[in-house]
Amino acid sequence: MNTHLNTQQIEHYRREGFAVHENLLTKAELTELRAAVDEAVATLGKKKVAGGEHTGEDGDGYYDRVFTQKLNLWKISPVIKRFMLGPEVGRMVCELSGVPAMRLWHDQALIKEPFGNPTGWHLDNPYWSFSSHDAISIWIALDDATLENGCLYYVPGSQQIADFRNAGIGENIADLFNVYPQFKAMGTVATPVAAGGCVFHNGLTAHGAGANMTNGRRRAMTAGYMPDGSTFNGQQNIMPDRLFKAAKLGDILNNDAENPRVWPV
Ligand SMILES: O=C(O)CCC(=O)C(=O)O
Ligand SMILES: [Fe+2]
Repeated sequence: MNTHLNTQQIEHYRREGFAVHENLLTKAELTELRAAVDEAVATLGKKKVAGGEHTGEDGDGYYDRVFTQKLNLWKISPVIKRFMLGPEVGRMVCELSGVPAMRLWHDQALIKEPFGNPTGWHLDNPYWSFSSHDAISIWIALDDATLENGCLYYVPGSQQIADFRNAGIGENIADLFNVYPQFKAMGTVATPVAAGGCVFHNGLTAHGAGANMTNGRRRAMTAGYMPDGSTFNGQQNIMPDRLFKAAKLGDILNNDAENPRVWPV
């Protein structure tokens, strides 16, 4: 794994809220991770979340045609766990965000199927059970992500302005711009990335993805990371019922079984 981030990438991440890192994985690593993701997704069948306590299933609505979404695959795949929760990526997300210690929030495979719908503009952190200006996601391309098949787009600098209001990933992909009209004048940047490369984004950076206008799949393996010490904000998100019911506002989210520390080890 090529984990070296240069100063330019780090400065770009802090200023614009995202960074592109080509060739994160070697050819062999890409082959290994892609096979592990395909296998874990197949194992889940219609089930959305790995790990026993969740009952959500794929449906056939608009959202189900944005992407095939499978969460917490690390719980059923040691290979995915090694890549997404390992110290290499752990150190990178700490280096980019400037946070000393990070935990996994959740991972997810996001597969934009042939002719899949666009991913509406949104922020990530407001979905989650903690609120932080320093949460970060990695999005690893398992196929070449192109303008044609649904690469990501960002509003550069939006993380500096965003609060924790959000818009859903719905049929009107521009709803977020009604919440934050300021974003309209800031422009957008497309981040096509070859398979094995990745992009990182802050949990408050506005982003979305185009439709898949091709007959091939656009597979990605992603994960969101939570600064160690983050506290419960009242939202369930991916928390199992048992933990959600027991949680009180302000509790530190440090359950090692759900949110293992990825850095330092
Ligand atoms: O892959 C996509 O279409 C959306 C990705 C995304 O929203 C994310 O990784 O946070
Ligand atoms: Fe997102």
